[in-house]
Amino acid sequence: MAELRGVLIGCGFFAINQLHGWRDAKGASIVAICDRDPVRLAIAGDQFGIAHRYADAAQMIAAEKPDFVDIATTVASHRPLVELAARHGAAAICQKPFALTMADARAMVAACQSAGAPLMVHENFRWQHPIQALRAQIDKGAIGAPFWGRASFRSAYDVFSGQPYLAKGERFIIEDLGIHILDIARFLFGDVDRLTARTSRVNPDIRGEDVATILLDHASGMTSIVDCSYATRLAVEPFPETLIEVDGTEGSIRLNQGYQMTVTDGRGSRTHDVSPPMLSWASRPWHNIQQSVQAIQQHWVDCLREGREPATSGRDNLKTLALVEAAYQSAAARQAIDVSAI
Ligand code: NAD
Ligand code: 89V
Repeated sequence: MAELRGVLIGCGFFAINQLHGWRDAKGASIVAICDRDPVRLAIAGDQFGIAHRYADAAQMIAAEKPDFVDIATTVASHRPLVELAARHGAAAICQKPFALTMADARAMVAACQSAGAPLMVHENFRWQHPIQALRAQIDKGAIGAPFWGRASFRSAYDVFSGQPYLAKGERFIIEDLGIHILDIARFLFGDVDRLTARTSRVNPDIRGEDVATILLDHASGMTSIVDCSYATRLAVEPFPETLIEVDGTEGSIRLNQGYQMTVTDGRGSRTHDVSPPMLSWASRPWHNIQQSVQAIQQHWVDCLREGREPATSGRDNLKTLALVEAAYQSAAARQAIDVSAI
């Protein structure tokens, strides 16, 4: 089968990781890039040796007729760009957060479905090596049936220097970071029926909330907690690690800081080093996220070539986005929210 031809829209902060990931991907390559900002376009094009460069996404897609479009812009442009790709019958990968509203996200899924074009959300955290290693322990029954879990991301890392727009939005940590951790909770513990959330803002220099605590009632009957903070100063800065606790009927799993996973059962405890592989182009502390970018993009290529639905398809991601929306509604109303009503 011929190599798939992709194009990328948005050559900003995070797209550089995606372009590295595409260079490593087997079975696909990026043949053209687009950015409205000529400086960013030139930097990315020169770094990755991509000669076909455009300021306008519609012109690029019409001229290049790609197999897929990788949308690496910020959320406000996701809906028009996904719909643009669908009008050309091209498959699309869209960065998280998928959309500004549930109505937009549903319209994007419908547009791709009518066009017969595959759609995946670049929801990469579940692809991190330590998260996959923990899921493998649950799947093989190492701790019996899980009945309680916690996914926790607490940090004081300065995300605003790389992504200044994060300080300006009315919504911050749940929409930007909590979305990843909520998706991890779905990936590990299954879909969610109801949730209760509390939020606060500690950093006076930003607009949105930077602390969130969310209690999830899973369809399986399990309870879990997702908690996130960018206002937590710790002895050793853990960014960007998600720490996980799972209790099961036969034992427990703890994914501790430093990528150390301890599995305890009736026979005792074993600790596994589940550090993510350090890719040649990666840099600490981002290597965990960078490895997951490479993994999700390879998953996309494999799914497209084999005609499979990706794990984080647009359809699947509606359920993660609904948790984000439910969390904001719950925090505002100070009451539990039925996720099916979102
Ligand atoms: P950024 O602002 O640095 O880059 C976005 C780029 O897109 C800019 O260069 C801008 O000029 C360009 N752009 C915007 N609209 C365009 C359009 N219509 N046509 C052409 N170019 C356009 O943003 P970023 O920090 O790289 O974030 C991009 C996305 O990636 C966001 O949705 C963010 O949430 C996501 N992100 C994901 C992860 C992750 O781990 N999955 C990490 C960081 C950022
Ligand atoms: O995923 C994101 O968009 C990033 C980060 C991983 C730093 O939260 O903002």
